[in-house]
Amino acid sequence: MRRLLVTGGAGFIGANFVHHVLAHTDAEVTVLDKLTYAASRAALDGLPADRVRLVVGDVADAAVVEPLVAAHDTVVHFAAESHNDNSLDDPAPFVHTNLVGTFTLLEAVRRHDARLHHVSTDEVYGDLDLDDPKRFTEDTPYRPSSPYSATKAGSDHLVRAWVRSFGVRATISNCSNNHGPWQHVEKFIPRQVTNVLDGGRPKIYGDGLNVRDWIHTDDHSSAVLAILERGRIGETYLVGADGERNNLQVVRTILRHLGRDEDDIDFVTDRAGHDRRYAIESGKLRAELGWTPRFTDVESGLADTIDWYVAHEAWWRPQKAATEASYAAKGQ
Ligand code: NAD
Ligand code: TDX
Repeated sequence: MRRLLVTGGAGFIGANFVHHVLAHTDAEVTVLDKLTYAASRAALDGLPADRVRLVVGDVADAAVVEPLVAAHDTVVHFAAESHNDNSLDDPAPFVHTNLVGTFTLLEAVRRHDARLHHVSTDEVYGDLDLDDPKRFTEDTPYRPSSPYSATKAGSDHLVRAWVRSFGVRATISNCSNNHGPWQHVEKFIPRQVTNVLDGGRPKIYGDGLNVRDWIHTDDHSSAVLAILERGRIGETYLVGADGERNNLQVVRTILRHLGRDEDDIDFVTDRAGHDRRYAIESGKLRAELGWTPRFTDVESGLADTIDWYVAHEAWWRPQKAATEASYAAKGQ
């Protein structure tokens, strides 16, 4: 891996991955990113100009993607529309980027025989009951619930079909919920931290008992790098750090960390089709590739993330008022 193309590398997880790759390899990185509302040029500030460049463009535009893929030996595909709530308001960009974008990339990778890693989500498996002893594995059947997760499921199927039918050299990872620096304030943890910092209250959908399996984004980055370096072509790896918490537990940790009363919570209109629980069994990744997460305790990982938002108000402030206004218009 010498020349690495990272789609969506100006977004939350992609930008953290670019930092990780520069620190842990000698690869040169090109970021292809459309710079949607979710992107942040600032997340790439200060990186060495001789090792990173940004190309602004659409992953679904073959005229942009073809020459870029031809000039790189490896591609990591993070670019996506990523927010479930947005996919309920307008699914069209999700179909365009997540499905047509992945198709466009696969065709280019096929023509130029580049190595591809496709970044996906545990949401493709649908949800689990709160008391179900099982967790998701690589063999769990696909059962997506939202337009977002349905388009991610479709993108995974496209990758598998291109591996089997055309011999494309690809791997897939399905990761659980990430937290960390540079996540847009529309998402659960940045939204609640910044609400509290603004003197407001966290906004919980429904009864707050929905469970997510939290992982620090640095641990997602090290997993993707391990798969790129040592993963078997054609394989899928689930990525998770045993971080199951319900949403009420997470906001109480945030309130406690910021010195507020743990009951300062607003319960708001639930998300349509809201998945109840996600949980990842990541034994294959650990046993085959020797991966282990650095953050093994959810609360200390969360403390790290909360402190980042405390220290970076200048970064999130410009998005905050408009994001809250759009939630308020939906009773959320
Ligand atoms: P994000 O929304 O923060 O970033 C997505 C990036 O993709 C943005 O920089 C955006 O500008 C770019 N993008 C969007 N449409 C594009 C297009 N048509 N062409 C080029 N670039 C485009 O998302 P994220 O949370 O960083 O997620 C990254 C990937 O990881 C996604 O594929 C997502 O499905 C997956 N994932 C996310 C999580 C999570 O908890 N956030 C968990 C598992 C998997
Ligand atoms: O204000 C809120 N209140 C609330 O209770 C928001 C924004 C969310 N929630 C709930 C919904 C979920 O149960 O918190 C949980 C997490 O919500 P999100 O941050 O929107 O994440 P989720 O829908 O679980 O999806 C995330 O993880 C999987 C990412 O956005 C996806 O891109 C990834 O695939």
